[in-house]
Amino acid sequence: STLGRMCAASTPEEAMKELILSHLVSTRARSAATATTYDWWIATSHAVRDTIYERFIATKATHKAKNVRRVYYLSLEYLMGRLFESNLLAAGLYETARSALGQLGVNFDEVRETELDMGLGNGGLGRLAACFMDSLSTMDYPALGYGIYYEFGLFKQEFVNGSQVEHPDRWRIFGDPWEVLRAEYTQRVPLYGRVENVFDDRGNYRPRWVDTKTILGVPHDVPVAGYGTNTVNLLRLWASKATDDFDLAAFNSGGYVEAVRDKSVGESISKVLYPNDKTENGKELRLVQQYFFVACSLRDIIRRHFRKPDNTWANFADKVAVQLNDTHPALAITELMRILIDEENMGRDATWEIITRTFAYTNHTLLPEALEKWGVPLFERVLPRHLQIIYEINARLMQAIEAKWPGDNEKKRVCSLIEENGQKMVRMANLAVVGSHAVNGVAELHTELLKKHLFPEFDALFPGKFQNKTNGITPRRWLLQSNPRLAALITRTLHHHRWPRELDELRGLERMADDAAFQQEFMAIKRANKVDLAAVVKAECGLEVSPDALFDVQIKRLHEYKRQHLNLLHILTLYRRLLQNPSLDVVPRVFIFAAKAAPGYDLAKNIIRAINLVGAKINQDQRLGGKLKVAFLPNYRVSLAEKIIPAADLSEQISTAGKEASGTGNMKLALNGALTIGTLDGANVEIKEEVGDDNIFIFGMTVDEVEALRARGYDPQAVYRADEELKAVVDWLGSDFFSPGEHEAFGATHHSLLGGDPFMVLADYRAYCDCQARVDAAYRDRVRWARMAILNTARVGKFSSDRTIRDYADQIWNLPRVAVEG
Ligand code: DL6
Repeated sequence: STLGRMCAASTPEEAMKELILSHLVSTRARSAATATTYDWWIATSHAVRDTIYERFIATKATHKAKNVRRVYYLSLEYLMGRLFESNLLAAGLYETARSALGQLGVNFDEVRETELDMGLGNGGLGRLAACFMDSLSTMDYPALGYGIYYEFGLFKQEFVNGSQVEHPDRWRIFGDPWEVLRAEYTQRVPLYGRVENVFDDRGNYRPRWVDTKTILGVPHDVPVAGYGTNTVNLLRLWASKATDDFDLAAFNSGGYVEAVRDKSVGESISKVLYPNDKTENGKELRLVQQYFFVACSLRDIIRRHFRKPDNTWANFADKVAVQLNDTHPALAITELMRILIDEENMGRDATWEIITRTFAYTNHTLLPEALEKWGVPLFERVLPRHLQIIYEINARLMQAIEAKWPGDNEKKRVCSLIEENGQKMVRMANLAVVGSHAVNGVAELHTELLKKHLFPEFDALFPGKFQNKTNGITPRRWLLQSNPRLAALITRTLHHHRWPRELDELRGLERMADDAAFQQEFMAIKRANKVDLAAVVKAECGLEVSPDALFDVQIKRLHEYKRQHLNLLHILTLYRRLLQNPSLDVVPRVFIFAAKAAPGYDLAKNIIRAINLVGAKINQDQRLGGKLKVAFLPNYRVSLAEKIIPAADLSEQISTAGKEASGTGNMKLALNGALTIGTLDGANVEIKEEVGDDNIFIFGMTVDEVEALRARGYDPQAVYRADEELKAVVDWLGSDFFSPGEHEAFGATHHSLLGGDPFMVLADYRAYCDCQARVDAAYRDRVRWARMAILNTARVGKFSSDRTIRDYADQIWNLPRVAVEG
């Protein structure tokens, strides 16, 4: 390796120093004397990149020589976070670089903090894609992730008078040291236009998509290095560019500036990530973005396949597995069909066979508002030929339904790819189900509900197509990297360092759960992490918090179904109890929130404001003697999560049962020894199974109880009237107490609770408060708490994304691992 060659001279640190200094000159035109932290970050990134690129070249050569089968992961979102530290760890150069920088008089932590997050995703779905890329490389699976090279990632969040304000996220403003531009693989993508009905000389219908506008897709590759292995796979991200042959007329008539200005329309496609977590608002640019993405990715997949002279369409599905991360890339099904029929002149049956062997689809939510639908007129304008193809697929589907349920029009109505109530809409989820050979949910409960409620007809029509793949998280980022103190204790205790690649090894800690010395070390680490987080809270919120208080953490997107407002009602309850009885013996708590709300989601923004203003009042109320503190950390992102999670005592996973598909923050927090307070929802159910009933705090209605209450008729006002304390805190929230001079500041939240309470916050309130009292009791017993926390860390090995990826590879992709020699 580059480093190896330089090593001939001296120690690895010396070689690393030389390499960094030489990159300082070659990439930044700087000497050590004038370099800024940012220059050191770039130069060190380039130094580690050398090793990673060499591994990538070896990976590519191996995969090519073996003509391997590959999985192509199609996702509109990748929430990668920072890459500096994770790449150093993967390359095995972490300590070397740290001490090399130290010897150069550079503070490693400052360099690390310089990097802006690569925040090309909204939340769980995007972060899952990032964890999967890590596991695919670490486990030596040949894989390529496709995405969009957004110029602006998820917005930056600031609070002004407690309200969320959004700012553009210019994440590449200092450059992107990891990326390689591959202009030679630029793709041309048609859009709009019309379909010409042409018949060939044998009378066969040969539609032609004509008068299209062309956009270019330029790939930018980001290497994803496996940990403790040589495999480096790629994340290939598409940036849109206008074609040069745009608007020649304007050009020729002297309108050069106008013509160049018009180019910006083409470039806008990859400009910005849509900030909606669970809603699609039918915007044309979003549909264009989705099609641009799948058209570029599929063309690239096909180009790569046919690079090998032996490969043909006949073995395409043997070599190519495509996973659709939600329905966002589901247009790939119609695009491949268009290519095979219109460009390759393949027959319908052969086409359908290739498609259904190639694609598989992951569903990430049951919320109706998150199910993507496109108005037929819009769809037809942007993708006229694809609409015809959708009708064709639908006709085939209707035949299958007729064969199974003759004469049953209701079955046809619910399964149709076209929704016919009111405005006609294309249903992307139905397209994804029909065009895939496997459809998976992301936790056992979610998969059951998917089969029972969302797709019962499809489950009957395609037996065995629906499967479960419980989500996971990468232990490299979420323990090894973010919690180095705990990672070191684990390695020392287990006497090996296999656990980051074999997380089930953590079971070896179980025997230490009652060991007093181990408990002390474990809790001392938690305390040290809390001291670190307290400094972040001080810097970000100007708030002093005690590391001896219970750190009660709810970090995730702000959404009604996640019920941050239930947490708020509990805070108000404790506050009120303390005001009424100042000597009340409660466990001191710091409530820590971090969450972004979709910019157009007013109720979510109102909940943020309510938490901020209630928190402000509590934080400055001297009567509480510091027993309660509320910190809402702004701008939640991967790098902030890495600071909060190691310091959490309590993990709030309090969604209405049946609404959270899986959750992955719940796994990260449990792995770091936080105890869960949660409903029986998503992966909480499986976390409970793993850690044991005694080591988790479960409360509230089950899915069946939620359904039964809904069926009976839920009356939040009756619950409110029947519980004096609940009534008092809800009224308090509705008053001007927390927003002096401003009437009904939290009216939206208050009205939501009393005027329907769609997520049954009030119905679960009492059970939640009672459960929080059990948390208090457990926290007072330091030995018991330590035991519970240790058992959480020890027993959540199942939630490694390595296990998830192995399950996908074995049960959906039929994908062998391929070792890459060093
Ligand atoms: O599967 C990853 C993640 C789950 O853990 C969350 O429970 C789920 O809410 C999230 N789903 C989405 C849905 N977006 N869309 N469509 O982000 O997926």
